[in-house]
Amino acid sequence: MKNQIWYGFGDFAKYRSAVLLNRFVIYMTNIITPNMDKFVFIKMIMIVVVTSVGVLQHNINNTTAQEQPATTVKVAAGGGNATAPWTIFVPQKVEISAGESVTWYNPTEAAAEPHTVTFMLDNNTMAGVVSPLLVANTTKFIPLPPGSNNEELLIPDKGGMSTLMGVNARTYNPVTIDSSGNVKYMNPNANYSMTGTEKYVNSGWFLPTGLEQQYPGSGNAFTATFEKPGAYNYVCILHPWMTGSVVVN
Ligand SMILES: [Cu+2]
Repeated sequence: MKNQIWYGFGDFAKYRSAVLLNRFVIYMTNIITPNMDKFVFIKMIMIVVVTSVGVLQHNINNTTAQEQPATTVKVAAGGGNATAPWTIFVPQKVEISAGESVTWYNPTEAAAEPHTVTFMLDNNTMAGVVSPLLVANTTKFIPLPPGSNNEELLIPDKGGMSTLMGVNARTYNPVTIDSSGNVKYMNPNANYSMTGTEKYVNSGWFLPTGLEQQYPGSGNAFTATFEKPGAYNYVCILHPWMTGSVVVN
């Protein structure tokens, strides 16, 4: 029995326990063998081998337990139910380490009450939910579903144009604006890596799982990984009294 046979197991702790077991085997060989039946000695060797495999397995399991993926903290955006939907983040403040993530989800029961997680990092990029948009008077709008109690809001302007009061895509969709002002849209349920230099990071409207179709193109969660230490305050753009913060150490 030589130490080399254990090398394949890699890490030092496993190597060390294998060495100790080998020393024990050598000790047994030298001290006990001369006065012992060969069969009994083989039995003892087998016990040692079984034990050492057990120790190695234990070490492998411990190593696996230590190699967990980076932490993701969950924060509820809203809650309650259709009668009394909540407009709070729970917990309102979370503390994490750099490189860790936060996932926001919407646990409101049976109510399509949307929320957003919106970081206005330069304190100067507040986006309005309703956005005035200039459209030609010839533009036809068809409210959906047909026959529903929906209609476009148009304010006649000059020169054959009207102002349509629509929903601002920069609140409705997941989107980031970097330090240079570049706007980049993301898919629903975005997983964004925050550097802290952005002007604006928005989750888009997200709904309880199964109710996303109430607002086409929206999702039910938002995840941000925080690369740098700092205090990151955010707000729900639909309920601006709904505030929260992520403190990154
Ligand atoms: Cu909200």
